[in-house]
Amino acid sequence: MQKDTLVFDLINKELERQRNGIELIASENFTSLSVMKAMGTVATNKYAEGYPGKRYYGGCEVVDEIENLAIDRVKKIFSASWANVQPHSGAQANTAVFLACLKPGDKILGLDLSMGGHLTHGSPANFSGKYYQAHFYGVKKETGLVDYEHMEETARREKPKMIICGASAYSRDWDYQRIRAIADEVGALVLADIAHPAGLIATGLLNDPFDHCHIITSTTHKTLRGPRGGIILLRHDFENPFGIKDPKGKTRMMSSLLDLAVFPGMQGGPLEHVIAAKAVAFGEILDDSFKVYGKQVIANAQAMAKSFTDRGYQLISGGTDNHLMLIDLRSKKLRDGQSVLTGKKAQETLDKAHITLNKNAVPFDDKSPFVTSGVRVGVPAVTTRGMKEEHMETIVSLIDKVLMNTDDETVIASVKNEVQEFMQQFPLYPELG
Ligand code: DSN
Repeated sequence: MQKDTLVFDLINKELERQRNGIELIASENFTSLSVMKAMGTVATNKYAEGYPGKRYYGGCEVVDEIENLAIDRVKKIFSASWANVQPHSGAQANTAVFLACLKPGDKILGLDLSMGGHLTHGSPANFSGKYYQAHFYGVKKETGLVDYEHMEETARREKPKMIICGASAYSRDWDYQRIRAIADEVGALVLADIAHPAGLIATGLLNDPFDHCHIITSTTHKTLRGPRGGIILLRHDFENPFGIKDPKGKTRMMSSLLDLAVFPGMQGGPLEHVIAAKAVAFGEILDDSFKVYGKQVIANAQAMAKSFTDRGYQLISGGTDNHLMLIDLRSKKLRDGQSVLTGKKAQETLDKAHITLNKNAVPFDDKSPFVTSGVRVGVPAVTTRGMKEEHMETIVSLIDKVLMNTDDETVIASVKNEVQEFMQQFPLYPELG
């Protein structure tokens, strides 16, 4: 059979796009070549429904070893007692937790999507808001910080079965101890979705949720820098406090309920090639060099936040503790001194200059989620490319030049050239030619 040039030409085009652009999408990163190699292997051919040692197919002895390696490594990273590495994504990991712990119609309490939360934390557009009764807490208008009083009031009033902490667009650390105290008062479980800051938690650079939150979920491809996928972790296994029975009517430990919820609850065969790549990424995280990376991510985010602030951009909460920042563009007037930018316009114009980020609602936004008043900016990917604090100022100056000239194609084209030249200093996958 001939090589499918159509697809491989497109993949090469995507490689060039990634090489030449400045990648600031907070949820993206560049995996190592080893992670990608593990993914593109014969492990993709194997069906392995079930778990290591308890599969529904023959010939699983090797993938059992691969999956056990991934489990052992991720447990070591987070000092966890149990891990499930099969969720295909963070959304699937969260779905499994809902399936294991709640009954349809149960109340949940999560951070509002419009305040930085995630679709799977109760949005009406998502299963979590359709099948469960979702209530929300937000951030304080004056500070941009999570409104724990609001969380507490809502929890006391609604008595949710589960409180969800974690966000997609929140630049500050979380008070997990306080959340657990609120949950204990009302008899709720706490799910911490650490998809965004997981790599910084793994290296001890942010608060550790594991002793306070009952269940932890994450993606593996953001700050953890692995393949796209999800994980579920427990440090302390515990009995399901709501007495939910498994399909055979048996009460089980939480680890067992979660395993059953992933498979056969809502997924079929695990993606063993992705699990192999997760194992490789987890091995990389256990190396001391990953801590250096994590520290650089935070240093870069803080340098970038300062550069934006110095240029008159308003950051929600005034800065960042982690890998990202959320910018409210409404305070930044265009050259006519009156017009303001929308997130949509900013994203689309920056795309033309090969600077990639995403429009994002800011708290108390007056625009629709398709337009938005803000952009979310993250540094995990540029940090992987080898950038340091001084490069953040260059990036911000390039962004500013584009945003102040959204109607000037000549300026945008010249920034695009500058971006391409700038990125030559930070080679990506030179081995791929
Ligand atoms: N919410 C997406 C993000 O943070 O980009 C991931 O689900």
